[in-house]
Amino acid sequence: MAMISPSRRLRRTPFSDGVEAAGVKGYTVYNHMLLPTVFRSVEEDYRHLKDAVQVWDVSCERQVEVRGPDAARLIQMLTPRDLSKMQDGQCFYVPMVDETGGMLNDPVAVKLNEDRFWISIADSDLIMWVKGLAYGFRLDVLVDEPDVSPLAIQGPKADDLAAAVFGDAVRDIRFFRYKRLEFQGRSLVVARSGYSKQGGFEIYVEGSDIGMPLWNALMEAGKSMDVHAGCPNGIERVEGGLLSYGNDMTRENTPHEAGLGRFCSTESALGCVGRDALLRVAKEGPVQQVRAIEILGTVPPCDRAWPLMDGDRQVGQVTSAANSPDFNTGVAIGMVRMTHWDTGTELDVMTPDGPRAATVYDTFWI
Ligand code: THG
Repeated sequence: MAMISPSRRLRRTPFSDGVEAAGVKGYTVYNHMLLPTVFRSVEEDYRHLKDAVQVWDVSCERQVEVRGPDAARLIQMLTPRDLSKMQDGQCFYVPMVDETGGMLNDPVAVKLNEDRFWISIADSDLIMWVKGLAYGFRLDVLVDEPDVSPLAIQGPKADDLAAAVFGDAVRDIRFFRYKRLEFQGRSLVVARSGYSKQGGFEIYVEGSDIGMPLWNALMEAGKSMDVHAGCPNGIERVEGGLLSYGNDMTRENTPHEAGLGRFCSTESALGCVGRDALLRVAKEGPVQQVRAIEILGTVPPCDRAWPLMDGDRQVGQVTSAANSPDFNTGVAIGMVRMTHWDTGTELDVMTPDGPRAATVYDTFWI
């Protein structure tokens, strides 16, 4: 593919200087911001992510801050997950839906306190919907995008690297919890979370000015751990079944179709604007759903949906695919119709390089 032309619309991040110095070889655009996709090669990055530790510039996971007396009420309007028992210090993975139950985003919600939340968004302009609801319902909240840029530490040595910079307190942070820890006299939210199955942390870097100092401190402290700049890995995330909004699900899908029913408690999510619509569809159950798909032979880059066929009948589509070195097969995420979603169902997938044999599974490679 040709180069991507830089401009002010395509936002740099507080870590872009470090990312470039580390030799980034490819970017995608996510929330109108640069997101690295490859440093050495996707395969080398994959091996290193699973064996060592990486620092990821995931600034593109922008925050929608909701602040004020109606903050909790507004956040609950956005999601069918019941947030009434969410505590300060917790992060929740939350499907967010419109009034039809269609997925608008699948962010991580961070509760700073009862009247202040961050919504750490996937790739859609969620802030406009949030602002629209706040205005339309005359809520007593401010909705904006703060100067907060997540930096992830991911991989088996993530605890050691994070501890070297933030102290041993990081080791006690539980999954999807955060602590406020100091860096250069600033208090930062450090959560045990991240877009890989290798474990690690996300630092919500508040203030662009400390972006490069923190990046450099991590690279320095991690020398003995073979730390490298990295990024969400297209192979590892498909193996792990981590969904990508805009790829694996869109506004056309409900959370149940996306396989996110386990993050919904629609009955008790009073105030969710999609509640009635979702209660209706949940009664019937979805007629298509996300599945793991094994594909025989090598697969090309997946930049469009590939039809899943039973003979000459289309019964679904592959939405993300990669060649897995560890499992020595094509791994994929697909949306499959109910008639064909049982484990072991054999189908054909129409890749741009020709048809491939595919098998449906109900668990990912993890
Ligand atoms: N971290 C933060 N913000 C984000 C992402 C992130 N915003 C964009 C994008 N990623 C949002 N999507 C996801 C998708 C999956 C997960 C988190 C955000 C995730 N899922 C775990 C899983 O499926 O195994 C488990 C979640 C749980 O059990 O609660 O981590 O990565 N800050």
